[in-house]
Amino acid sequence: MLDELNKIKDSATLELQGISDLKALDDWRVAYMGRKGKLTQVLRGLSDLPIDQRKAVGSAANDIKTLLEAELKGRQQAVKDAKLAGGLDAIDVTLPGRPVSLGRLHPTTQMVREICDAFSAMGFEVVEGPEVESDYYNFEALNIPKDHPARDMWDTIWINRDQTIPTLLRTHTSPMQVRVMEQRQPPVRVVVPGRCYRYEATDATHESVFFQIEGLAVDKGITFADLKGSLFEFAKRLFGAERKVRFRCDYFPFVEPGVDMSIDCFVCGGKGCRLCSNTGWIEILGAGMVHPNVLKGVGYDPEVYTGFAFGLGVERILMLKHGIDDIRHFYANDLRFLKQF
Ligand code: YSA
Repeated sequence: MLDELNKIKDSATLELQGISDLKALDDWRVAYMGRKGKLTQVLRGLSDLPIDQRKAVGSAANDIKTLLEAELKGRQQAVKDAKLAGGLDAIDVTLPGRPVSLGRLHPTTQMVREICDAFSAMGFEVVEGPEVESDYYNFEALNIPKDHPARDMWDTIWINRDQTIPTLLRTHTSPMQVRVMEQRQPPVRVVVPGRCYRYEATDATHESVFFQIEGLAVDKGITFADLKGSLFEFAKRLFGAERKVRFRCDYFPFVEPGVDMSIDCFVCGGKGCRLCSNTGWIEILGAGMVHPNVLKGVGYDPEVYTGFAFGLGVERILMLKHGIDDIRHFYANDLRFLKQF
């Protein structure tokens, strides 16, 4: 019986060396150690042996089984390694792909584009300008001379206040009104999207870095009715016809008359809440008829040309559109918030 066991061991070992695929290795395992395998048969027949042989044969058969199992494992690993080392099998094309996380546009960028598209459809051209501005364009050319109290309306972050040409981070996009008019003759119809900076105590509706979109239309015969019509049309396109819009008198030194435009608060429906400072309205833009001094400053004759201008806060509009109750969410870089857009 021991001889028979040794023959089984020798033939199994020899056969194993010639096998180089996993399916054949499994067939080999079944042939020797499966339910009807050669070695299994020997182990099953142990009970028929005389008691004095049973122990020695049993122990030898178990040793051979352990040995063959170890050799099988080694051979399986060698076959797998050889497959990985070369050829097409190195890549398992059946594995599911790794998900690619797609980038997206920031909600502010999306809104800037949406607003610019709405005005483009009304005949406005999109232009851009510098974020580092001179005192002249940010204030003086807009009819806000040095030491004028209106400068307090724009909490300014100065870059260099004491130079011959004082520079600052623009507090609004209005300086671009002047830059555009200096370079063109009427008719002018532009919108100017861009980042603005203010030395703000931030709260639910105020950030120190935020986006505005400036609008400017100058031509012969432009009236306040054109301003109202354009801004109503814009609000209707963006918010739907059912939203309420309010104009109130406001003061900006570069317009006469000046207004601000508000939309009814989406949170309280106009009743008053924290977001709208209990007024029921959220202001989204300032506007007015371009002041004759500004027109004169760029060489336009205010007796011939008139115009309207406006400046709107992009984040405030986003807040209105999506029911966001705090402007600070936009730049806190929390992906859980940003991925919703
Ligand atoms: C007025 C008349 C014109 O003919 C042209 C433009 C203007 C707007 C003017 N340049 C201006 O900046 N007015 S404003 O200070 O009232 O700001 C305009 C809009 O920007 C506000 O209605 C608001 O929506 C937004 N805004 C202002 N400060 C902000 C802000 N948004 C976020 N954070 C702030 N700190």
